[in-house]
Parts: sequence; C-alpha cells; structure tokens
Amino acid sequence: MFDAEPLDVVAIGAGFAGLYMVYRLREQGFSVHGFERGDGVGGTWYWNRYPGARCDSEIMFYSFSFLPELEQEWPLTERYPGQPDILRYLEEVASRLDLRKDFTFGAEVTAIEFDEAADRWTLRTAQGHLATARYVVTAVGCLSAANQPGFPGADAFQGLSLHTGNWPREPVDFTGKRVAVIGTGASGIQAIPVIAGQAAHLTVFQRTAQFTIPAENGPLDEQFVALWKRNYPEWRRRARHSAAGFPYTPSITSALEVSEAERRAAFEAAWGAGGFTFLSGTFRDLALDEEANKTAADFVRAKIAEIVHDPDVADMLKPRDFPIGTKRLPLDTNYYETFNRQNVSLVDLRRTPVEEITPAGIRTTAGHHDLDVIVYATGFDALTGPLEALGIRGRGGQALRDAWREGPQTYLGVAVPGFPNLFTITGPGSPSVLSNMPVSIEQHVEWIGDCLAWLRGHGGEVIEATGQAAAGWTDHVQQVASVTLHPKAATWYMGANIPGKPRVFLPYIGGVSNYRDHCAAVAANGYGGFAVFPAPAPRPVGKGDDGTRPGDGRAA
Ligand code: N01
Repeated sequence: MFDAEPLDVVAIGAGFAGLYMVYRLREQGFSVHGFERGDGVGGTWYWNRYPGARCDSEIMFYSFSFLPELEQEWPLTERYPGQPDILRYLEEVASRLDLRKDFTFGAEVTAIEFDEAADRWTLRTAQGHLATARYVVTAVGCLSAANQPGFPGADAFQGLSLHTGNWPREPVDFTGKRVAVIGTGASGIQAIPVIAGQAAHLTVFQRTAQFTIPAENGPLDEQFVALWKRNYPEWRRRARHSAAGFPYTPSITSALEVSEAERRAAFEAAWGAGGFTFLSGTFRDLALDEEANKTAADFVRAKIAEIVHDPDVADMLKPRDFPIGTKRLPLDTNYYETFNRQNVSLVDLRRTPVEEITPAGIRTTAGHHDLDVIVYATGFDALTGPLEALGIRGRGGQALRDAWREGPQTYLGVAVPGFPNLFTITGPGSPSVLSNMPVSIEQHVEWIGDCLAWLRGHGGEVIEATGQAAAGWTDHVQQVASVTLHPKAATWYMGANIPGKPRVFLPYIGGVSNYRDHCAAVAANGYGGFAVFPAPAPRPVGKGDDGTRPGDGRAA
C-alpha cells in the first residue's frame, strides 16, 4: 500500500522497465514506489490484447537476463511469444520478486512537478494519489499513448470502437460481425488475419501499404531449447553487444556486390526462415543505400504479386513510397494471403479517403461501409507522447511539452536539461524501439540504479543533464540517423504520424552496443555532462562508496 511518506524514488509504469527498476532500487536500499495506470502489471502486454498480438522478438531473448532461475524454468514453446504468454511471464516476475506491494495500480499519473526550494518532485494521479520523491523514473514505454485519429463523427458510431493499443480485458468475439480495421502497421498486420478468420466480413482501410515478412512462427524443438538454455549467458552477452539487442551476426556483404541470382537466393532463404534477419542478416547496406534497399523492396513486391490472386488488390498492397525498413518492418502470419479470402476487402484511403464516421459505419469518398465494429490500428504518439502526457513540469514550472516544442532534447535519452532528478527509461534519443526492448531496458535500469548509488555515495542530491551535453547528444542522434535512409520516410520514428509533431528522428540508431559503451564511459567519468549538487568532492575515478563501479553493476 502507498502510505504517502516522502520517497527516494517514484517510478511510473509496471511493464518490463518499471518492474525491474522498482526491484533494483528496492534491493539497493532506496525507498521506492511505482504507479501504474493499468489494474495489473504488464505495460505494453497489459494494453495490447488485440487478436494476434505477439512479440516480433523471438522468445529466447524477449525476457530478463537478471533472473537466471526463471530463465531456465520458463517454457520456451513457440518461436515468438504471444501477448498472453508475455503477460503471464511478467506476472510471474512480479510474484517471484514480490513486487505488487510496491506498486499502486489503477493510478494514472497526470502531474509531476519539481519543487526547486526542496529539490523534490510532487506527483499526482487522476485518482487522487499524492506522492513526493527526490527522484522520478519514467518507465511508461515508447508506444503507450494511443493515436486516435479525429475522424468527423467518430463519437457517434453506434457499434463497437476499439483501439489495438487499448484493448479490453475480455476477448472480443467478431463472429458474424462486419468489421473494419483502419491501419496496416505492425498491429493491424497481426490482427487482420485473425479477425478475418472470425468476422462475417472484414474491410481493411489502408492509407499506406506496408512491407511485411513472414514470421514463420511455430513450436520450438526441445533439443534447440535445451541447447539455448545451456548457453544463455553467452547469448545474453552477444545481445548486449550487438546493433539491435539480438544475438545474431549481421551480414558484411553489400547487396550490390553479388549477382542477381545470389541476391535472390539470400532474400528467398531469409523469407523462408522468417524474422528480422531478412534485413540485417542478408546484406549490410539495405538501411543505408537506396539502390541496395530497392533490391529488397522489389523482392517483397514480387512476393505480394505471387501471393495475392487479384492483381488490383496486389497492386494496392505494394508499398512504393518509402524504403523497406524505414517504417518498422512487421512480421506476419498469412497477412498478404488474407486478401485472397472471400470475406475480406481492401479500401485504399489514398484513392478514396474517409469523409466521416457515421452512426452505422464509415463513409469514404466512394461510398458507405455498414459496420458493427471499427478497430483503430492507428498506432501511437511514439516516445514523446507517453512522457508529455504525464504533465511533467521542471525548473521554473516549465512543461516538458513546451521544452520539447521543437523536438525532444535529451542527454543519452535518459535525462533532460531543466528537469533535474528525472530519468526516462528508453526515452527519445536512446536505442529503445530500434532494439530488442528488454535488452535496452535492462541497460537503462542498471545505469540509473548505478547512478543513484553513486550519488548517494558521493553526497549528491540533485543531478541534471547540462544543456550543452543534451544539445550535443541530440545533434549526434540526428547525425547518425542522417547517414541512413530513415529521414527519407514519413514514419512514427520521425514523428510524422501525429499532426503538428516536430519532424526529428526520435530513437538512437547508433546501435545498442555503442550506446552501452557511451553510457558506461559517461558514468566512469563521474557522470560527465551532468551537473551534480552538492558537487562531489574530487576522488579517484572508479570506486563508488558502495563498492560498485559506476556503469558496471548488475542486479544478480
Ligand atoms: O502503428 P503504426 P502500429 N487514417 O503507426 C494508419 C510496435 N509493435 O500500432 O502509414 C488512416 O505502425 C497508418 O497509416 P500511415 C512496432 O514497433 C510491435 O501498427 O501513417 N490511417 C498505419 O498504417 C510498431 O511499429 C509489435 O499512412 C491511419 C497505421 O495506421 C509500433 O508498435 C506488434 C491514420 C498505424 O501503424 C506501432 O505499430 C505491434 C488515419 N488518420 C506493434 N492514422 C510486436 O512486436 C494512422 N493510420 C509485438
């Protein structure tokens, strides 16, 4: 139970990040409490219960590395874990570590204000909770503020309206229903084949056609699992020191230095194997070079033409206006095949835009679609949205939303100048959504835990990223992105899906391993780029008073 005593730390969110952060700080002897708007743990996996919801990271490395016993005991059944499996996993973590007692659930944080006289944060929830703490750690995820398009008439729809990112707890039965799915990103692409299997009729409203690669999901072989479990520490090490948090070896070959036949064979093999290695494991320059990228895009467009029987529908499904991989590449199970079903139709919103939602359905410029259910698979106000929704006000009462009017300014994606003692797990400017999330979350949690231990050991109470350090890091984030094809596409990585949002590349694409080294160097250098008050006395670099080296520690 939360008893309103002043705390060392408040954490917000009870997904992977919040659970580990609260556990870590509790073990370090800090008084810490978490607030979570859902009624239980799970974060992303609590809210995204839509049919077909499944993780695109393989199950072997979509888990914590700091729980070696659970790692050995947890069943690895399917290649990709479904939403219910991941939710069960996080519930098990919460039970084993006895974490629920350190959280208040059903508590939506709406205001977090820094009191400069006391150097403390005051936090309020919509449900009336009030807390004060020296430090605040946000663990609210990158994709937790649902993007609900403002179609005229949407509120008047008499049927059921659902958003994939805010799905009800009870399963929705689509049997006999006329259903619309608006949006064909990773969520829509997972949901569409499953809903099509239940609904009387499914109409897919597509604004931008997407590339997608077969997931090739299926049961895992027992021998494979046993071998994997025996070598877990090495796989984890490789994931930490990789580009994207996956323990695979990237290709070193250019798509342009091999013959057409070799290129096709590589793409065909990766398509058959399924998964993200279609991009990273085939050729090294698909994300960097337009000509190389086009070879992969052409391959997928040819696959769409092969799979989809109706040539007009196939044509509508072929993505043409962005390089493959610049929008997050979804993995699918029978996505393109679904458009061969008699009960599925496709509406191209570029040709026939939505005019309005009516009480009975959706009217486009081509006519009216009668509907019982509308599923909005329209994505999220990514990375900045969940943070700005917390109502954070830093020095001088400045709102985070105002500080980030031209785009987020962060130092390492974990701290913001003008907002002392605030840490943002997987914030903008960190690898976050470009990586296997548990790997990036663990790195941030451990770095923050080490930082707070170091402050305590050095008598520091306030730590704040300097404006100069944040400006330098923010420039670096943009510069690294500019080497890739990403800025050429209008994507949520660029803030382009939200009207009025500044167009800057939000995550850090320099790689998980480089990023980890960078953060470790900052810590080893006495938290260079941060101002600390009271300033720590000069002391030999390396040893904190609690006996840990900054940046080195792991929880268990
Ligand atoms: O959202 P999206 P998502 N009118 O933004 C369309 C992660 N994820 O929820 O492309 C009509 O990708 C929009 O069209 P356009 C993953 O990182 C992970 O699918 O903007 N359409 C697009 O088609 C992913 O990238 C997993 O033109 C509108 C769609 O809605 C991220 O979440 C599973 C519209 C939104 O696609 C977000 O994926 C699922 C409008 N006004 C998701 N507004 C796993 O690994 C938007 N759209 C499990």
